[in-house]
Amino acid sequence: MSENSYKFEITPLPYDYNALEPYIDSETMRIHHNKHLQSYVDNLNKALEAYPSLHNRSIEDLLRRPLALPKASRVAIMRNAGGVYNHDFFFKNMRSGSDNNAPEGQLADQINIAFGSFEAFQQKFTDAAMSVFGSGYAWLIRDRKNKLAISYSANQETPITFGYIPIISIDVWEHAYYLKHKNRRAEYIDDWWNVVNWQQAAESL
Ligand code: MN3
Repeated sequence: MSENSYKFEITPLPYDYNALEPYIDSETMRIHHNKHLQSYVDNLNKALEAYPSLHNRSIEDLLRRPLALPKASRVAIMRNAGGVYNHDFFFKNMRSGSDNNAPEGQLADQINIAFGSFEAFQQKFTDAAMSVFGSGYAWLIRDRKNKLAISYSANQETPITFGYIPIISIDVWEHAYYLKHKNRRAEYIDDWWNVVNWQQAAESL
């Protein structure tokens, strides 16, 4: 986030729009970032405008304490703050694709301990991403007992609201893949594994 409190601004992508080709096409990235994320940023600012007492709050703080938000605007603030946070996380969690893309070091060890092997983890995570009904995300998170776990969220709900630490995520809203993959979510997930930024993920440990 360029500014992590009101007024929020769109975070530039950490790579070019075509950086994820051929796995994720530049047109999808351009619309996803310039249009979808921008409208969450604009609508979050709109929802917060009338509440000066919230203007120094970070996006994480807004999302971690929904009950501290004014009831009349809680849904709008949570939905749009979630949209901004989730997209920033998803975008920075990708990079140019490479073959045999896999975690290394401590993160690789922890995935092996939690899931048996990287392949077993990939299968389980893919199943979770396929099972999201409608719009949402699948996540690898660290749970409140400090264990790695797979989770999913509907719409723009976000794991930090529930006290989890996100490690990786995939956006499975149709806007994330429809231009290239049409309705074939499984092929999109397959392509996405090539562009996961495992270095970035390891920093969240
Ligand atoms: Mn999206």
